[in-house]
Amino acid sequence: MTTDLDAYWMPFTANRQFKKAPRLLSKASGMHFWTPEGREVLDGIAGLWCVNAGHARPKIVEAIRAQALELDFAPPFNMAHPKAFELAERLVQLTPAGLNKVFYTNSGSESVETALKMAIAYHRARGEGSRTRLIGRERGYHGVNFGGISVGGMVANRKMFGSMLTGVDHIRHTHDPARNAFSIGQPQHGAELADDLERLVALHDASTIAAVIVEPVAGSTGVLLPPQGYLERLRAICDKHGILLIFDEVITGFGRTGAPFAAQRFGVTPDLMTVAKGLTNGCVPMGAVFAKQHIHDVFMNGPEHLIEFFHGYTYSGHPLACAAALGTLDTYAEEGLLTRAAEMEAYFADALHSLKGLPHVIDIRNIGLVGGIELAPIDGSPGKRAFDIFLECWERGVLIRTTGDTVALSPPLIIAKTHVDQIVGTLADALKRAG
Ligand code: PXG
Repeated sequence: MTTDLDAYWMPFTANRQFKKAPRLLSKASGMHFWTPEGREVLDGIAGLWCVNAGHARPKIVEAIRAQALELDFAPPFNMAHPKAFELAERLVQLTPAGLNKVFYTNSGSESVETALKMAIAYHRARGEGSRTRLIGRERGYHGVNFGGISVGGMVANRKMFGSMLTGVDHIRHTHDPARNAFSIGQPQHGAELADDLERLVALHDASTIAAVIVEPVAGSTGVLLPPQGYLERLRAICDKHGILLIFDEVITGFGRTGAPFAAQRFGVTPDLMTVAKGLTNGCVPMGAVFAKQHIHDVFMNGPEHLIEFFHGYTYSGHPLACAAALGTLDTYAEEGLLTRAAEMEAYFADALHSLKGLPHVIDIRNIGLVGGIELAPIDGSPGKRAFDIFLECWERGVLIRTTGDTVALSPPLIIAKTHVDQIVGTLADALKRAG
């Protein structure tokens, strides 16, 4: 390593620790990364829940290359380029029924801000301007911008940043290991936790509440699944009180749970849905918000020459991102990847749950190609046990992710059974050694 590591302030990283022992990736293909020294590392987390079709897929690479030559940039305000429309039409073929309008962003965090603003502006545009309150959920993750951390429920992401948005409240999280530990798929207990929204309605009154935002499966806080019946109940309570339901599908979107979107997997359709990550297979930054027709239509009044929604980004619908997304959708379609997690789910679940009984394993959770293995924390050093396991797996050629003391797995959807065996076998060895 000759390059100086000093200037780069790394995101969500223990900078000082990293710079003492850097972990660099310099090449990737299919299921694997390679380090600059040429060491092969199996990707157990699809980059960061985003490289769903695996790395360096030819159709996507070629689409980006060709687009850069043809049209590098086009202004997105009052102008457009053809692929932005083509992509939107393709996307709404995949979304749950009714979510047929697409607004482009550049990340999951921006998708969340966009959806929250849409919800508040929607109510105002239809004459209910008192509905400004936003409801999130404890242990939710909705990116790192001010709206997202306000509705989010991760203490570390909130406590440094002052009072954030006002007029925000949270429903209880759904994690209940006492009743649900080692559930295979959706846990049985906890549908009634959705009733916590009724508590907030009673406290604030529905006439002040614009929207509720939840991840169908909470990822960043440790793979927390919705209890059976929970999302259905949340949907019903929102309908009863005229509250918009936003699903943050930044990690669950594009096949992760076995259907194109978790909304389809669970049979519950939100009013707004945020995505990013798998939209472009992680190759070019891009996010999007899907909105129901009637939400969009409320904005479409007033003089026709005026802007209807004062929101958007310089890079909304960037040509390279649109090209990458089109190449990604082609790849997903050709290889059946948006439903492949359903085919692999049983094998993946068996492999994960075989870790039950190993040292420190206190819960295992799974759905589609997402897994969470929760470890008992070391007394006085929360997160350290899982981080040590992460380092051990890295040394043994498998990239996993940890959040707190939970190991999270979210491999590319092209994964073969032998890769599942390698990931889980490596984890098992690491757990035994840690014991
Ligand atoms: N919503 C959800 C549900 C997410 O998981 C975001 C929004 C923000 O996306 P951007 O593109 O702004 O990062 C995310 C991001 C992890 C991990 O280790 C997960 C995310 C980001 C970083 C780490 O679980 N998800």
